[in-house]
Amino acid sequence: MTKRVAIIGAGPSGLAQLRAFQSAAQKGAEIPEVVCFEKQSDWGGLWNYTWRTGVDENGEPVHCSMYRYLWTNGPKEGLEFADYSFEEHFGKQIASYPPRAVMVDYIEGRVNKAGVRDWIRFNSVIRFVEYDADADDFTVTVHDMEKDHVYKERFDHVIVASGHFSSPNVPEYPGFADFHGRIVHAHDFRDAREFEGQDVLLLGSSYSAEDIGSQCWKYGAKTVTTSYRSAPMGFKWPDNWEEKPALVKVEDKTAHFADGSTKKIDAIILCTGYKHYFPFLPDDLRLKTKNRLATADLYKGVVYVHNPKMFYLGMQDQWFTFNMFDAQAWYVRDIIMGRIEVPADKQVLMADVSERETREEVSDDVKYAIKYQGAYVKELIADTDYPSFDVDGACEAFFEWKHHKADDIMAFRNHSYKSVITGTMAEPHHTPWKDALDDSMEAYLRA
Ligand code: FAD
Ligand code: NA7
Repeated sequence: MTKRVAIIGAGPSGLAQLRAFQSAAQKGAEIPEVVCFEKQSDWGGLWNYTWRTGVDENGEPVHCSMYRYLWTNGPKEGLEFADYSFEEHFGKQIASYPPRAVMVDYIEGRVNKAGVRDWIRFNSVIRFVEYDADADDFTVTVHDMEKDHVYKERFDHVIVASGHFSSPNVPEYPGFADFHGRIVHAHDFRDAREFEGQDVLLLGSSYSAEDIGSQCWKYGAKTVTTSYRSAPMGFKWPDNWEEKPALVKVEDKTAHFADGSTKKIDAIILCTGYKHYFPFLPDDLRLKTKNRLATADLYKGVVYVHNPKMFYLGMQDQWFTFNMFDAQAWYVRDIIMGRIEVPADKQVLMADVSERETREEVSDDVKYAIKYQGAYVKELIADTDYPSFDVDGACEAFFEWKHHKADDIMAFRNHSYKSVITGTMAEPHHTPWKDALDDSMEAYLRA
């Protein structure tokens, strides 16, 4: 009997999995029956923008954490699909930091070409997954929101590709309950123009704080203050941007910081990260991990050590994204299709996990981390027929990107890099990022 495989989520990771199976079929292999369940009405995952916050039209938590005017925060040359270049999609080379709408078009292009949309059941929320040891299979409970019908189906494998930047980590500080202004988590941030003319405080010192702060600055906030718990971001900020140590409390409209300083503020944006959150999984199947490069409990970063018939994609903290999801998806496909063997001994699987953890912990250096994840991508693609590409070249693009950010945080997106897939240099963008207020695809692709 044909094996049945369930994929949870049609974001970049789930779509990589669909493309992996489709490409095997295209080469003449017999593939399992693949069903992808997606709770949203369209594919693209986080990249599928919605104005909604809180709950969606079905009463489910809104998945999208992206916002208007979002441009990629790293060069596209670091994430390009090895089997579908930007040039193939757009018919020309484009600049290196595309806005969200351009990225969605690119993501869709590959899966439209592969013709896998019919493999996805949209508006289908996974409610629960159970493993039956006797039958050695999984029962998946699905809520079809269109028919308002809950049903169960059995699968031989489950691949969790539901993302981990959607359930916000929301701390509380003294004075929040009495604050007369907006307090919002990055997950619910949508339009920087809301904060025009305001003194904005952002908590956190990572990507969301940096980018949402930059959005607010670009679209006219009066001042931007970022507050760090551990370490400052340390960029050369514009004059109206200040970094402060940890927030202690808020009183009226005044924020008090650990160094005794204060700042008058109108709004607070919590850029305090996300939680790996799988409400549809029981204890024996649920991944519990920190947001790091070596996730807990995943052999080769994808096989769940406590039940190797279950897989997770994209659960690592991410330097590499789309091409890493591809590497993982091709690898998982080949395990399921019997081309790659997973050791039967659980101790071996766990030893693989701890070796990755130990190796990650060797250094805090950013270059080390980028190379570490690059090596992981290489390791996986070496064992599959995913087109090999110049991973070291992609690492170089990331190193340059880091330098460009250090030089001028408000201008790094004006730089261009060479594609490691086609070898072509990207065009410089026609307008500096800070002046490019229109982020539509038409505006971006204009010559
Ligand atoms: P997601 O994109 O989160 O997709 C998961 C999918 O699973 C969603 O479609 C969701 O609806 C579905 N799902 C979840 N639960 C269920 C359920 N119970 N039932 C059915 N379906 C379910 N990466 C970059 O490369 N460049 C960037 O510039 C960049 N910017 C980012 C900016 C922000 C603000 C954030 C939050 C992330 C950014 N990322 C960026 C990283 C991002 O994680 C990846 O690009 C990518 O979206 C991850 O893909 P994924 O498929 O693993 O997860
Ligand atoms: P990250 O990268 O997980 O960073 C979370 C930040 O929030 C980090 O600076 C944390 O400080 C800080 N944090 C967490 N909890 C608190 C509390 N309680 N108080 C103050 N500060 C806190 O999440 P991001 O949203 O920035 O980025 C996630 C993805 O979105 C990323 O891939 C981007 O591409 C976009 P710490 O350093 O731990 O002290």
